[in-house]
Amino acid sequence: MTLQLLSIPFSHYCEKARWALERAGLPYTEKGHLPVFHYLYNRRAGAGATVPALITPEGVLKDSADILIYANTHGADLYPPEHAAEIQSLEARADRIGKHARAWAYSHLLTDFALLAEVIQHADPREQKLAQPFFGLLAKGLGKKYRVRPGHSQKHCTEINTLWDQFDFLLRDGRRFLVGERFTAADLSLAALGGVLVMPPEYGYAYPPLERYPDAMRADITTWRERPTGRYILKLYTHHRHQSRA
Ligand SMILES: N[C@@H](CCC(=O)N[C@@H](CS)C(=O)NCC(=O)O)C(=O)O
Repeated sequence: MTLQLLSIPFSHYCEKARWALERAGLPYTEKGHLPVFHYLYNRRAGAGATVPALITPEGVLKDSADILIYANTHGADLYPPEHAAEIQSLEARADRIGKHARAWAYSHLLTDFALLAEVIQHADPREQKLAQPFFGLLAKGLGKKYRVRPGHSQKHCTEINTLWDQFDFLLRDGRRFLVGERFTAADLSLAALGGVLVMPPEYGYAYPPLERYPDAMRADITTWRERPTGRYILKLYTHHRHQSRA
């Protein structure tokens, strides 16, 4: 049985899962759906309300953290036991970046439906067509769910900057990896969840090019790219994103 990854293809939590599966060399098919549509497919599969979810011969995994553990037991080598606790704590910190990164992105996208349509352009075409007349409703729902005020990104920028400061601090000694001497789930999680803030060319979903974003978004991305954490994420993408250990 081939593994099936249920996703919202432009979700950075799904990027985290894709990266781990590819690193383990596990073949999988991705079934991507737009937000709201994904509920139906998740429900059918016995998954929870969120993506990624992974359908495996052993059961359904409902969280990206579980998918990383699964990939780890299938060869991804992400949790060297001597550092497991530290890795998991950094993974949780990266997760907080993920939440604010999503809110930051939506605070811009929910005011610009043309850009939103471009961001989702590689998702299921039928769902795109069905969703477009309801963008207003979708924007309201997503705004409420993720506590986003369209047009107001400052709060999320501040939170992201605080977390960026913490990773900058860790990286100040020029270390090659966040923990120990090799690539771990801490690196993967920071890169995948912070990746949307620096838009690496190797990202696993084709977002619109940087020129397409409004000035305010481009300015934030440029600032984050130039900081140690941003440079580190770009480097991880260059050297580790499409590498399989199989
Ligand atoms: N803790 C979860 C969070 C994943 C998550 O927040 N996924 C979002 C996409 S970025 C989602 O499924 N949102 C749809 C919803 O909650 O209805 C994980 O890491 O798997």
